[in-house]
This record gives sequence, C-alpha cells and structure tokens, in this order.
Amino acid sequence: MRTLNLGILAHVDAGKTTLTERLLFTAGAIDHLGRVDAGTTQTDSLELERERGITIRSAVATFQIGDLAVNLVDTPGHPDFIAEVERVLGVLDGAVLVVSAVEGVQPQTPLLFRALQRLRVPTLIFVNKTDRAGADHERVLDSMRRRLSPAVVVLPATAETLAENDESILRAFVADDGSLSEARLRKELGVQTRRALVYPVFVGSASRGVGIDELLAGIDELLPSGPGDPDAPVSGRVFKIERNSSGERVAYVRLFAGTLRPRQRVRVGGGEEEKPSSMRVFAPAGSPRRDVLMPGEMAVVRGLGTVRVGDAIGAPPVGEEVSARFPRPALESVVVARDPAQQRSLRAALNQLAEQDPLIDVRQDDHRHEISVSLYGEVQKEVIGATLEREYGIAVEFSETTTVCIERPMRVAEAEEILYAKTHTNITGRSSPLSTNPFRATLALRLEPLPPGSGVEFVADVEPRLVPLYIFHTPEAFTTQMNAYVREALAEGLSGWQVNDCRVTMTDCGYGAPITGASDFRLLTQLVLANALDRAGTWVCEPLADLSLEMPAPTAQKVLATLGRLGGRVRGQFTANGLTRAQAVMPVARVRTLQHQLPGLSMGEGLLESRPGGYQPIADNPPRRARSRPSPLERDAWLASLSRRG
Ligand SMILES: Nc1nc2c(ncn2[C@@H]2O[C@H](COP(=O)(O)OP(=O)(O)OP(=O)(O)O)[C@@H](O)[C@H]2O)c(=O)[nH]1
Ligand SMILES: [Mg+2]
Repeated sequence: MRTLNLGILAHVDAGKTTLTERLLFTAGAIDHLGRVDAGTTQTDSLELERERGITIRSAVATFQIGDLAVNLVDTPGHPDFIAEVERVLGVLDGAVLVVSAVEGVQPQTPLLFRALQRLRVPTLIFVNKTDRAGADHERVLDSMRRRLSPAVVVLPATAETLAENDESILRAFVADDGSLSEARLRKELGVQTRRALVYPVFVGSASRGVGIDELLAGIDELLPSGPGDPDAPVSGRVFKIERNSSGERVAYVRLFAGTLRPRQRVRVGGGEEEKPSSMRVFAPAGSPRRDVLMPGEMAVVRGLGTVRVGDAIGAPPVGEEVSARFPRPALESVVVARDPAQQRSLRAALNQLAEQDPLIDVRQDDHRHEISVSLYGEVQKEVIGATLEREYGIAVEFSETTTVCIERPMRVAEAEEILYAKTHTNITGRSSPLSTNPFRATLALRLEPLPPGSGVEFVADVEPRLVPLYIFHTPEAFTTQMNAYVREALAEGLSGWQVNDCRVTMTDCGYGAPITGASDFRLLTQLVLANALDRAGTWVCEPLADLSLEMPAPTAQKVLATLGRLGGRVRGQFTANGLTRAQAVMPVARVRTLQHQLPGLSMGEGLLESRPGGYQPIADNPPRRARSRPSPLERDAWLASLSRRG
C-alpha cells in the first residue's frame, strides 16, 4: 500500500478539524461524524480542545482511498500554537490549505502558504464554508491569486497556467491542435502539483459534505506517495511527543528511509543510541496491527527515554536545510505555584511540557530562582495554566508578562582556544598560553551577523582529519552535535537574550585521543562563542507587531494618534463605507495598552489583529535579562557553576 502524509493547515476556525472529520467519514474510516462544536471529533481529542472548540496540538488520523493510506495531520490554526505547525511541516508529503469562502484570505493564510512554498510541499487548496451566508468563492479566488500565488488553478485545469511551466503544453496550447485532452491536462496537473508549481483549488463545505469526493480524488491523484528505500540507514523525524496515561513519553515518528523495528538500536537526536520498546504504525482502520515501520510511514514509538520533539531518528533526513522559521515567541512570563511547596514540582512539570514544546524555553534565573516561560500569547498561557492544574495538580499564577528581546551581533568576530597551547600553533600561526584553555580540545569559531529574520546558521569548515571520530563516529554526527552546542551557547548573549540572525563557522578544531570528550567541545563552544560575542558586540532588539486595525471612520484620528504615542507607525490606511482600515507596526510590549484603550477610542467598534512583525534595535538603555547561569566571560564564576552542576 502507498502512504501519503497529509497536513491540514489554515487560519484559526477555517474548518480544518471539521474537514478532517469529514474526510475520515466519507472515506469510511469512522461510522459517526463528530462535530467540533459538540466536542466529538477524532482529532480534537484533548479535554481542553473539546471545551474550547479549538485545536491546540497536532493530531494524526488515518484513512484509505483505494490502495493509498493517508495519514492526516490536523494542525492548530491559532497563532499562539504556530510552533505545532512548524514541527509538522517537515514530515509532510503534501498539504491541504483551507480557506473560508466567507472570511477569505486571513492573516495566518499567507504565512502558512509561504512556509509550504519554501519547503516545496505539494499543496491543494480547499475553499470551505460555501454553505454559509456571505460565501463568495470567486472573490476568494481572486484574492488568493493576488495574495498567495498566481499559480492557483481552478478545476478542471485549462492549459494557461500549466503552459507556464511546461514547453510542450505551451506549444500544444499555441498550436491549438486538439492534442490537449482533458486526460493529458489532468496528468500534467498532477506532475506540476507534485513539483509544487501549481496549487489546485477545490470548493465545498466540510460540515455539509459538499465537494469532498472531488477533494478525495485530488488527494489520491495529484499528491506524491513514493516509498523511500527500506534498506537504507534508518532516517526519521519526531514531530510530536505526548505522555500516555501512565506518564510514559511516546514519540510520533515519520520515517523517510530504512526500516525500524522494536528493540532495534537507533541513534536519537544525534546523541545516544536507544531501543524502541514497542511501536504502532499508523494504518487505516481494519488493517492488521503492525510494529515494523517502513519508509514513508508514521508510527507512535514507545521506549525512547531521552527523545524530544524535533529529534532525528537515526541519520538526519536529507534535504532538510530549509526550515519553516516562523517567528519565535515574543512574550515571557514568570510562573509561580500558588502553593510554594509545589515550586519544585512546577519546574519538573514545565520541563515535561518543554519536551513537547521546547519553544516555551523554561528558564530559572541564577539569582531570584524565578521560573519563566516564553509564550506566543494569552491563549497559550491559559492552556499551560490549565494543563498544569489538571494534569499535574499544580495551580499556578503568571505574573509580569514581558517581551522577549533578541540580540544580534554588530560585526564579524573570531575567537579560539587551543589544546596544549604551549606546543600547538594552529594554521593562523597564533597560539595562546596553556592556562587560558580549561578544556581538552581546540576550537576556533567565527561569528557573523546575518540579515534580520535569517535565524542561526552553523557551518563546519574543518578538514575531515580533525574530526574526533572516536567520540562522534561520523563527520555528520560531529557537525550535528556542534550545531546543537552552538545553539545552546547562543541561548544567552551579552545582555542575557538569545542571540539570533547570525552565522557561526567552525574554522578549526582539534583533540587529543583518548582524553578529549564530547563535553570538552560543548563547554569550549560556550567559552569561545562568549569571547566572539564580546568582540562583536550585540544590538538588543525588541519584538514588533504588525497590526491590522478597523474602526469607524470618525474615530480613526483619535485611534491612530494614540497608536503614534505608543510608538506605532501607520503604514497605510483607507476608508470605505464609513470604516477606516489601517496597517501599522508597533512594539509588541505596547499592543496590550492599545487593545485596552481601543473600545473607548472607537465607540466600542474597533477591531485589532496583531501578528509578529520582526525586531528593531533598542538604542537607549536596552533591557537586560537575568541569566540562568554566569557568563563564560566571568570565567571563575562560570567554571564554579559548572562544577556545581556537574
Ligand atoms: N457553515 C459551516 N461551518 C463550518 C464549516 N466547516 C467548519 N465550520 C464551523 O467553523 C467552526 C470552526 O471549525 P473547526 O473545524 O474547528 O476549524 P479549525 O480550522 O479546525 O479551527 P482551529 O483548529 O481552532 O484553528 C466550527 O464552528 C465549525 O462547525 C462549513 O463547511 N460550513
Ligand atoms: Mg481544528
């Protein structure tokens, strides 16, 4: 049987979960059609999801079309849970982007679409809710062509769009010789969809079951489902972690190559080898239970003790250099257990939640020992609070929500530490005295600023003979591990914020077998990068929000003046039918103030939508964040803290 891993993505409330349920029902995988509003769907299975009627975690359900097994991954649309979508994107063979026929293209729609495009995920579009009053799928098509891509194709496909990507179709189209049969066009549509050149559009209603057979046929015919190589080395990715009822950690794995069996040794996250104790392969209802995972399939894997979400299983999958790169959380809040006696268990519980969602970035500062988490917004905060209370029995309060800044290096800088410095000089001819290097390895790193939004890149530019294979086994594993050490070291920059938008290049390394260990490289990375950062200097940058505002025209002046006083800038505005719409950008830190004042300023009718809008340097008095451990620049305190923590 072929397998297709299909993500369902959309702005919040567009109907992803309803569509998932409908596809499962129509394909015969379930007998009863559940409803989001009744809390009875397959994929909104968490208590909190059912109560709130929104999806919080991604979920997998399987159905079958002919000889094709489809693993549907229903994702959350609320921007507070965008990280969930990011984790799923890398394991998909295809996607359905849902757009409401009433609301049309919404703020999250282009963001998700661009990510799918960047990763070249073949994508179908489903225009949903055509049964609702105000539905206008022609208008929606129009705005999709403008705001998503001109390569949006209405079915049945004609040759115009397809001819843009294929010479022979173009020639046949121009010659108009009758050789462009419907079958040929449909076939070509499949070819171009699988190459992510065009995006076929389906139209219907998930709740009424309209347009579903056509969509199912499209999923079967137009999306890719090629199996990988079962004899290659194992290579997979963990896209979700959850705890089962007995508290055990289970991993959702998509396999790209190789074959994975229970009790087979496999490297997890580039670190230790582990053995899955048991596995359950996702398969359509009624198929026999299988525990051997083949390439292209997904499984729930138990018994990987150290696994975290995002980990590679075996070798890292190839062709994954492009990441989805959605913005990181911009808010941070201190969490306190109401009962002080529970403060310790709170830390443990949050660490468990971080296995599923590392971006919450649980931190404890070195002085006040306060625990804080990073957040996208209020809904995520409420969900974390409710989860702690229900699943862990810890009632908490959040205090002091602040914004999370980042640091960007100001200029290029290099630093190095040399093993056996007295006798060893590196290629640049420089050497340093023995006493400066407390670790047993050589490491030289170059740090360069990258354009805003680039994220962190790591490059290993060293000769293969310098790689300590007796520790890391393969050059690739060394690179993967050094990459992880670099990211760990960049977690706290000169002012305590995460360092971003930079490239770190390893230009030299060395070891002395057998005394050098992995931890020498890990700690040296922290030391060398701290020195490089110190030489480079950093800009502290605060997060910005892109705002869409809507208000009665007579109130616009007052609203926009207040926005200006709060440090916002209007980028464009227009007035029609008595309503003024404006696009603006302002520091995330002040959005709440504006939100509070908006009803009073706009006769209760103002609407404000906010989404991440990048970062800007703070010129005066940039805020510092309390560190979770001393900086390597304060060498004695840092070394002492290392021995304290082992
Ligand atoms: N009229 C109508 N309502 C629909 C349709 N599809 C979904 N809805 C309703 O739209 C609301 C949101 O549906 P969901 O399926 O939860 O949307 P979602 O995209 O999964 O939402 P999140 O996961 O929270 O982002 C629910 O009230 C649904 O009943 C449709 O085709 N027609
Ligand atoms: Mg949903």
